[in-house]
Amino acid sequence: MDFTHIFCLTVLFGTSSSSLPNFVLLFADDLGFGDLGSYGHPSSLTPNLDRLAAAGLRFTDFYSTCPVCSPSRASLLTGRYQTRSGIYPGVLYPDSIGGLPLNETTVAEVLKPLGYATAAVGKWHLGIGAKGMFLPTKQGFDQYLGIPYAHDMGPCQNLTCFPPDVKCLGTCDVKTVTVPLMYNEDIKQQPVNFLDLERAYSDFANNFIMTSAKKNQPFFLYYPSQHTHYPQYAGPGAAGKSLRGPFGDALLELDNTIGSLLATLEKTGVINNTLVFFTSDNGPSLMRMSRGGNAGPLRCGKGTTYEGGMRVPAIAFWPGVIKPGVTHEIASTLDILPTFASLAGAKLPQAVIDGVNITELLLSKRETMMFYPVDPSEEYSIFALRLGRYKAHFYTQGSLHSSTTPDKECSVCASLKFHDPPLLFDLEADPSEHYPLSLEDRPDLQVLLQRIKKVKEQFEASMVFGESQMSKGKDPDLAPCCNPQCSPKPDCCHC
Ligand SMILES: *[C@@H]1O[C@H](CO)[C@@H](O)[C@H](O)[C@H]1NC(C)=O
Ligand SMILES: *[C@@H]1O[C@H](CO)[C@@H](O)[C@H](O)[C@H]1NC(C)=O
Ligand SMILES: *[C@@H]1O[C@H](CO)[C@@H](O)[C@H](O)[C@H]1NC(C)=O
Ligand SMILES: CC(=O)N[C@H]1CO[C@H](CO)[C@@H](O)[C@@H]1O
Repeated sequence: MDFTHIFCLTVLFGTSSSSLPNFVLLFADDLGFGDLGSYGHPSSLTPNLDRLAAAGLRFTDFYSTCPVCSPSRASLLTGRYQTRSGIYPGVLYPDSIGGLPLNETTVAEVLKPLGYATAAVGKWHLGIGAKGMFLPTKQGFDQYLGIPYAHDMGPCQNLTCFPPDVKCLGTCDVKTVTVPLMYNEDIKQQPVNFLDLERAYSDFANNFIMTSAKKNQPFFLYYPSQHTHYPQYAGPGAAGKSLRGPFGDALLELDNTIGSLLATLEKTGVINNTLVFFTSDNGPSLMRMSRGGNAGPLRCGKGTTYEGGMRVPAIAFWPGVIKPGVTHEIASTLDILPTFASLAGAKLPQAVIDGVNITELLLSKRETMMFYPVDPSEEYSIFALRLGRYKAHFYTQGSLHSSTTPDKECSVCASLKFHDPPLLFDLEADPSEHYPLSLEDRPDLQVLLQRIKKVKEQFEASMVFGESQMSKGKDPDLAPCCNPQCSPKPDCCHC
């Protein structure tokens, strides 16, 4: 392992409670491996993220745990594969009965006992439930401002892009309530005004940092952005200002917010005591074509367990503590919880944690990554496993989200295939998963395959599937409505 990126341990372990580190966790939506300037995109404008990458640690082999939203968010906040917490299959809807179980411990709940101020702003997507029982304020966050799910989960005609007369491409969910903006557990606006949304998020996040810094209170800000999920929108500060059309505008708007958060961290004097971590929930929604994201050199995108579905950009920035550079080590959203816990000196939850402590990651390392499909089952178990530089696919399947690419294996028409022996790729020589290794030409790979099978068996023996929250079904009365007694729903939910 390359030791040049090790956190400066004297700084970390010399901390007293008054100088607990702050955490800013930025989470983009459907942003692919190839979408940032610092990851090689030629026409994205991401000057602030590029600045973070240049002055921080940029990961080339960082993974989310699922190629769609809700499960990958569950893993990020709990450090556990989504199969344990029951956030499968697929995603949660506005009227879903289930949500992230309250006995799961989130990063916010890990930090709170140490006196942290905690806030979430943006896309929650881990359930609302009866009486808002699954909202962020029930999961360790003092405050929340945002849309509690994806913003295409509402009638498309009201999710106007910029300029407002441009029709959004594709389908949205038309028979649902319009998209609400919530503050804590209350609806502030329905339908939400997309052209003002980013400014509201940015103001809320900046105020939270200023208030916490003024009180000398350590803080954890979680900003899961609506950007760059379909349908793309952007307010006046970014609309029409990128080189890349609606997707580029949405990304630029997110980048502008990140720039303003960095300026606030600087101005309030806490920037040298703050770890800023940026990553994405899953790969690009290729079905949106040029209005979706880009997986760069990686195969397929959202919905698949190929690299493009789950390998995402990631940047860790902490001036004076994290040395600028690039790491090729394997790391994952699973590792955020144990890492933040370790940096703050917080206790780990009493549950199986799949993540590894990044302090440890930078000393030793994560060796494996498991790939569950969107609809995991105990019968099929993991679809793929990465061990060091090699990845073995036991099953492959395309996805609607990755249709429209010339590669037929990405498309929804590529039905479930079982591979025995597994389809084996060397991800360092062939990150695009184009050239399966042949066991006939390489008898030495038998030893590797045996190791992979052993690791798989050990992992499976440790995996207990939680009850599926999605299988609890839906209840139309649970969809957020600013005018709960009105009729007929959902159209009357408009204030
Ligand atoms: C939460 O409760 C469920 C149901 O009782 C249980 O199966 C699960 O293991 C619990 N999860 C944790 C993290 O304790
Ligand atoms: C952060 O540390 C750098 C380098 O030591 C220093 O130049 C800068 O003034 C510090 N910033 C703040 C806001 O304290
Ligand atoms: C995380 O790793 C570091 C370095 O190995 C170690 O000192 C620390 O105790 C670990 N933290 C936890 C919570 O395990
Ligand atoms: C379902 C819904 O709220 N539709 C609204 C979309 O926006 C137009 C005006 O922009 C309203 O007239 C509709 O009622």
